[in-house]
Amino acid sequence: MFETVTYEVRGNTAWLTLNRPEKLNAFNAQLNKDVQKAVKEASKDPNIRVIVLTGAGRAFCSGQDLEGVDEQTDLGDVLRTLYNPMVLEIEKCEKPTIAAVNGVAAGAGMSLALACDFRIASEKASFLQAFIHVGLIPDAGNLYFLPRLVGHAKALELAVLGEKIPAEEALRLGLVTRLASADHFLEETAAFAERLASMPTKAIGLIKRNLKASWHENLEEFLERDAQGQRIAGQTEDHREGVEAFLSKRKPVFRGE
Ligand code: LHQ
Repeated sequence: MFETVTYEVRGNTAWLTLNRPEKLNAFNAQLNKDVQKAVKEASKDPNIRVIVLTGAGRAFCSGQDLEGVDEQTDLGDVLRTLYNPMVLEIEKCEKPTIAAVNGVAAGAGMSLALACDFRIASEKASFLQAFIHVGLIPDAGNLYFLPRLVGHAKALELAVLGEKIPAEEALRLGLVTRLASADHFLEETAAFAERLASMPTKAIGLIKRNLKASWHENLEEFLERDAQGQRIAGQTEDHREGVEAFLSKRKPVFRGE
């Protein structure tokens, strides 16, 4: 279906695998476009309740393919036409997104992981703000997401020093949700994805939307947003099911409706 991304549906989860392993899944224009299209496809498929992004081979993604870049390239245009639409597609997705960081996530590959809602990192994974080593600034939303995860000072330090961040340290910093053993990485990620896929999907979408809005609204505006969001959540089948299950002392079965 896509040239550089494999798209698999397992249960209610779409698995999107960046597939340029010989380049450590570095971004060329096709990969940017394929990630965007694949996320769009999964976002609109009513059967899909969770989206996982991962990398083929030993890396998650090594960022921009540096072989395609020369001094003639207008990097601003590359971002506007390829990276920004990809990041915005992930950002506007109302379903939970998981970056399954199987190996190194460098440069814009780290940005891709940061744009997701959750990061499950293999113990073998690492993060690298590689940009500074090639005289660039973190892009593709990197400097937007990073301080929200680790705070301003740490984000500055990571961006400027560009030191390798091993998985354990990433966990300590709050950069990743949890670690998974290298040997059982896919199983552990799948278990996490399945857990999310069995939750009230619409409520998760509203949580995502409201949390984002909290960064730029005042309390009064935000409280109204709470009211509107809860009104919508209160009309879902999953809300009805949750209350009914609680009252009858059984486990709820949420269908994402
Ligand atoms: C690669 C790459 C790569 C090409 C590994 N490109 N071949 C920039 C410009 C334009 C617009 C938008 O935004 C951006 C943002 C960016 O992403 S800038 C940052 C770009 N990324 C980097 O600078 C990271 C470069 N790569 C590395 O630092 C290392 O390869 C890492 C730390 C990722 C992995 O190190 P190792 O595990 O030691 O692997 P390796 O370095 O031996 O790489 C294996 C192969 O992959 C190697 O090719 P070869 O033919 O020798 O086997 C690398 O040349 C190739 N490769 N990353 N980004």
